[in-house]
Amino acid sequence: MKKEMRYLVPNDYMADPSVHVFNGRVYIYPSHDWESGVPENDNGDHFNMRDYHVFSTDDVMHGEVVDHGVVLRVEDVPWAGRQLWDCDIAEKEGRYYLYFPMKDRNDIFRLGVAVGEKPEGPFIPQPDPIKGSYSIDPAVFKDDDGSIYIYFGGIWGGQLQRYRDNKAIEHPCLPDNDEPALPSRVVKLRDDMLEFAESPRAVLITDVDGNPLKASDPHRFFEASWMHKYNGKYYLSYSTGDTHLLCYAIGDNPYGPFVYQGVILTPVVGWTTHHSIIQYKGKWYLFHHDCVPSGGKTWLRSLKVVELEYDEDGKIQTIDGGGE
Ligand code: FUB
Repeated sequence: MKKEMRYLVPNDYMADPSVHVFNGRVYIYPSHDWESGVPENDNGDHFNMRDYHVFSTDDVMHGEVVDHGVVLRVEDVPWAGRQLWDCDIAEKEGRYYLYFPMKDRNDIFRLGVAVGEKPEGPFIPQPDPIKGSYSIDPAVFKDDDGSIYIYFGGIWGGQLQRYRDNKAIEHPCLPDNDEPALPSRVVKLRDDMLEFAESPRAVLITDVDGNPLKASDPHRFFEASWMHKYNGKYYLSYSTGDTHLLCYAIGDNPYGPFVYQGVILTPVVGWTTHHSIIQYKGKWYLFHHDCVPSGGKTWLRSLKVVELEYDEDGKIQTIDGGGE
């Protein structure tokens, strides 16, 4: 049986959805794609996004999706260079903290934070990027004990290969095929939510025997981390980039290690694949994007949602992305 899918914002190009439930309502924080005319390349220059909108709904598959308008623009950020990529948000004590990656004036991706009083913004950016931050795709996870973590990182255009042990290296370097894949990072946030509380740690994904997934493995991490909890286990999900899958791995705590489990979404139409997973009104949903409405233009992506299902043993049932 074909699963029901829904395009959430059919009149505009939105991608990289980060989705959370605040005050009983679903809030969506996407990247905002547009036709900027920048040619496509492996550096991701064609993803030349310049602002964020926020959307919300109280009925994921069929309800009205409200556009709350522009909540942050490149020119609002004091340290701005270019390219607002995938953002995410966390709530603490009634305030909302929007974490976003953007290139600074030296064309280096850093993570910034902007603060708002409501989930729909507006958000006021801090004057400087988060100290010690680098690369892209922040995904924020609030654990049951109130601790808040950010997962981040992405290779190729996301610049993760430029760092070792949280320090920039002179010569960017991807591992050889039979070496362990480059890991994403996780870090706990400070109580004030504006800085890291510690040094970012590498997120290890292993096979069932405890061996790290190799750089040649089509299921290795590339970008677009997400964390959710199901039956007390920590589900790390991510995009495999150039092999175009969304995969997941399970751990016993937010830092990992995580044991690889399988594919959540097979390739979509388009190069990138990206997602978030939430539970709302008793159902689980996978928010993602594809390029069907733009006729396959990789830089013009459209937001989608589909219901996610688990087997009795906690395995996620694979969904057909409709590509390849
Ligand atoms: O939208 C720009 C980049 O493309 C994101 O940061 C990646 O995750 C990929 O979706």
